[in-house]
Amino acid sequence: MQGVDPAWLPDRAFRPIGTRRTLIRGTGPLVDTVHGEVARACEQFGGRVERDAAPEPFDLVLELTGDDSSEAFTYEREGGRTTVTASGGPGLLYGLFHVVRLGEAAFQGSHGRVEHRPELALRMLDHWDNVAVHPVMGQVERGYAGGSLFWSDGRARGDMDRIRAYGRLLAACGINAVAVNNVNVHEAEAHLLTDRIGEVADIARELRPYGIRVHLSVTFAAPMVLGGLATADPLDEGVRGWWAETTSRVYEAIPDFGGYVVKADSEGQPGPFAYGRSHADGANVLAAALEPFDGTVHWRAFVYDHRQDWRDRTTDRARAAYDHFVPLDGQFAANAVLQVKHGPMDFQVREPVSPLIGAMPRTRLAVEMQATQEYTGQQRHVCWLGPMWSEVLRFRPEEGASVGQLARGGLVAVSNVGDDPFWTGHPLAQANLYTFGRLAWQPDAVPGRILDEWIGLTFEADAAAGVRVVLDGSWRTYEKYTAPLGVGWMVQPGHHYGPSVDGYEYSPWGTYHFADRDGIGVDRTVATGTGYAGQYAKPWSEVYESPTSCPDELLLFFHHVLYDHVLHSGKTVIQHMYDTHFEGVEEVEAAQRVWQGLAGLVAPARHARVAERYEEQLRSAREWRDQINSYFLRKSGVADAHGRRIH
Ligand code: GCW
Repeated sequence: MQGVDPAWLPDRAFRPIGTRRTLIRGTGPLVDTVHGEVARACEQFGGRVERDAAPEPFDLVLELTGDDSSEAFTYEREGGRTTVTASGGPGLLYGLFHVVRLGEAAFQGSHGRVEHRPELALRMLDHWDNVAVHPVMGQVERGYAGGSLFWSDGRARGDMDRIRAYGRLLAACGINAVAVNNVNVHEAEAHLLTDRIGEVADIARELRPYGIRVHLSVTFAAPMVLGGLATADPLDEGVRGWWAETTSRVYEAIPDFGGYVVKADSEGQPGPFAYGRSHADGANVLAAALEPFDGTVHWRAFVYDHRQDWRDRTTDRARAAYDHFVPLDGQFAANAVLQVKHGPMDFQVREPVSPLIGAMPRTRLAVEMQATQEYTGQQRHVCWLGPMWSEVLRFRPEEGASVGQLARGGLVAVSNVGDDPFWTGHPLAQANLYTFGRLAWQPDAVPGRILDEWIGLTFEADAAAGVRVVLDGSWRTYEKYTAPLGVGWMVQPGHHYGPSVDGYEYSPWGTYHFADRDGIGVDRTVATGTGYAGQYAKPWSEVYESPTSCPDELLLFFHHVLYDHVLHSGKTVIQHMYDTHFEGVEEVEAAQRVWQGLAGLVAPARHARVAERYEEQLRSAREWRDQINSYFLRKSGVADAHGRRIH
């Protein structure tokens, strides 16, 4: 697309295919997409593509062998020919992108037949996009990449080429579902469900050729807001009928509609509590409406008291999702998926895995990540989240299944994309989107390999080593110069960018660090604290309960300790804070130098955009370092062992 960054699908990635002879067998809309991709590459690079019967020889055969919707494909190279077969159109498309990723290697040597299939059936992006500009949150809530791809100032943006190009990128990293509006459903957005469903259908039409289904965030109060009913009580017959009728009209407009996403009784959104009903009652009324059409309701577990009194030390926000939902295990309909944030709080740079995951064996769970970097530098800082997500997905809540295996309802990320020419504001934040898609396909994949894959597609070979260096450790670097040892927050209230140690300390949001002159951290033990550690199964409940066994990086999430408490690393807590904050800034300085050295090896506009963001990252990292270090020096009175300058 003109004027838009090609991201991980630059033309040159299609050269190996475009210079060869390809045969495509089969019919259907996704086969047409595959054909279109290959034909375009051949036009550019001089190769040839045929459909169905055509005289040999071919270098590449892409063959649809069935007529289903399977996403699996087989890949094989033998006798100088590469063959991809799939029984469903989506599988063939994923097979094509597999060949694109392999590049020249797809046409060399031989390779026995291997079957590829996604481990998770639903690999989804949630857009927190508002249709109308919200007075506080703007067009995209927590969006750091310009306006919405879908909506602009109250209307559908209508840039269908851009939406199509987005679908193409998403398919190339394995994503197959997109929710097109914010989970906070305001007045204008509510109408997408009924009188404005045509606008959603327009988006669905553009994404369908890439195997992507569209979902919609809806308000639980829709029967009242849109239907004029006196209640939204999920057990009311009229309400049930309204949802059923409304949903059948949605499917008339969008026959492959994916389903609803609901944020209920959360941060002011309406929900079943108003009627004394449970969240299972609430989810099930929507599930029943969707069931005849194979649709799914994604019901978010982000339910907590956002009007807590900071003086109240007995309420612990970290406990909330577990306390609300575990008693409901077994009560959710089969097509209701409980969507759980991966940590118990809210997408901090370091959190334990939510204890809800693994604690509801009779409920389908989806795990929600945040690609948009709300608390991880807002796409002004480089922060590649692959290692963090991978740690979460490999975590085993108890003996047996990992989080990646327990996420039977899919993996969801809040999108980091907007109408920015680089898609994600910070060009290197594209790596997060790509990595998310690939991890959703294979949750136990090695993140470093995914990073290499992304770099290989996106950059010229001589830039690869440098790009890898600046991304690889960037999450840990970010962690070093922000809130320490898992305690979280310490951000400016509201927009959440930049440091403010006490920004949320006396607020109603349940996000405290409890620092005083002697120590810091939240006592979440069973013995003396909020009891949160007891929500885990063994061995984790025991590991987290004691500061002796609790991993250093989560110490202040689980324990209130003295500043001179000695970590496993051998350092005191306070010295760890000083050291990591100095180191974090030094690491940003070093990364910036590496990036400067890539001038001439990276496309100039992309290089310049990243260089500009590094200036801000460095400024901000120094601000973090100095505020945190000064604050804790003043609180504790403990000097830095190395005598460095603290203000
Ligand atoms: O932490 C909060 C974010 C909100 C977001 C909410 C959620 C969409 O700051 O902006 O609202 O999480 O996940 O629902």
